[in-house]
Amino acid sequence: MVLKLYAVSDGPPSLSVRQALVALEVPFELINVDFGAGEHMTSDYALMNPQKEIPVLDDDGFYLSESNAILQYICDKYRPGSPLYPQDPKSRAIVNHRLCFNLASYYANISAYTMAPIFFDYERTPLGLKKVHISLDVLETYLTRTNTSYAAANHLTIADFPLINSTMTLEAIDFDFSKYTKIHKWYNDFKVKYPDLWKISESAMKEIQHFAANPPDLTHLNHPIHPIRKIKN
Ligand SMILES: N[C@@H](CCC(=O)N[C@@H](CS)C(=O)NCC(=O)O)C(=O)O
Repeated sequence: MVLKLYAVSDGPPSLSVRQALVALEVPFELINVDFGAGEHMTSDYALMNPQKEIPVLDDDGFYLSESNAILQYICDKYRPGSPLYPQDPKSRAIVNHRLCFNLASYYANISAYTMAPIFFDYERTPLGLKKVHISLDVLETYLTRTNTSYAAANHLTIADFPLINSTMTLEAIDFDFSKYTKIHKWYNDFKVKYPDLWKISESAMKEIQHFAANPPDLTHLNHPIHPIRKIKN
């Protein structure tokens, strides 16, 4: 049975998994989850992912969430030996490290500043801005120390996708990160070297820009965590 990916069209974790599947040439069926309609908040969805988050991979009834785990699983199961997820322990450790860094720090800090205020009733604060710069500074330091052209090696790995998509959300809000010269170059090189993969990010970026200009009405969502913005009529 073909893999099914439950994904949201503008969500960085979903984009990263799509990019890996395309890069690895693993066939899959893309099932769009309508975040705005709360399709991920139903009890049926919770059978696949009790965290009620998107994406979820369905491999013939084996349900896997957490985009990093999905990225690693796809490589291990369908393309073992691919340079996208190196076998050598140290090379793999750096990939795993960058995936963890993105999840725990880079994306956490960046999305709180870029995405959360677009969709929910959050403000962009000086502290939030400081956290973005701290994360950018750390990634810049990693790129400088490894002196690699990609996030975890001198070639593309699965670590690039989540870091690229986090950075894309900065571009979506016109955040100038050009002073982080290594990040700037790596990000722009990715666009040029992998135009088909970048297209996946770019189309999401356009959606995010659209929502930034036209805040979505999510008043019907009854979200358990996020404060819903009151829409002025
Ligand atoms: N750590 C998860 C995060 C996934 C995540 O947060 N996805 C967002 C969409 S981009 C989501 O489902 N949010 C649920 C919500 O806010 O209700 C992963 O990497 O897969």
